[in-house]
Amino acid sequence: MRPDTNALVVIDVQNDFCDGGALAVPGGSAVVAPINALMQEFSAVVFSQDWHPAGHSSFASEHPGKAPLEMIEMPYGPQVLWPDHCVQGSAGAGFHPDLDTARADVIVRKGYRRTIDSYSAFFENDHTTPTGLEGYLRSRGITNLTLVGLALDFCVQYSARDAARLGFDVEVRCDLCRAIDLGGSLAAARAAMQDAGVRLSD
Ligand code: VGL
Ligand code: ZN
Repeated sequence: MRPDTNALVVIDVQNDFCDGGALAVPGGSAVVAPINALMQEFSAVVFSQDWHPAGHSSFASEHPGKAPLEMIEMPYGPQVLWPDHCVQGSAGAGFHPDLDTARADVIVRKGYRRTIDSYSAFFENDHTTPTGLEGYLRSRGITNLTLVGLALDFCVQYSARDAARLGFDVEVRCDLCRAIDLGGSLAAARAAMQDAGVRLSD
């Protein structure tokens, strides 16, 4: 077992990001079994869950003439447009059926405001509106985070960088993540995480 100051943060292992899902990340389902195994080493396990209302502003379907994976400018900055995914209460928003959800001490939902997306489990995409996860971890005395899940170049990346900026010691187990890899986004994400002081391991 790792010390009680360590938490495993499992990012968005949801049906829509796994094989056959609305925003399937190639190989997404393959991370489930090894993540279940890794949970056994941690006394603190946190999940995040992408949780959008129908008609969320990150959905291309809300922007006439725009297609999924195009970019738009939002009041809070540039935003990739996605296929409709992880709609609150839908099967796609549920966790992968084989994920050991019983081990989650807390599940942090994000992206639930219609007009703003949230890649990071710590802050919405304006980089200032908190989700509450920082306070949860600090009040438990947790200082070291290991991140795993989907997608490495979006929600895992933003969560890892925010966590490092907040002063946590952060490791990303890249072997327990999968990436969307849009136009070089995986290489850019790896570089940005390293610049932020995140440890990348396999
Ligand atoms: C994610 C795109 C849109 C993710 C969530 O979990 O990486 N990516 N919403
Ligand atoms: Zn989303």
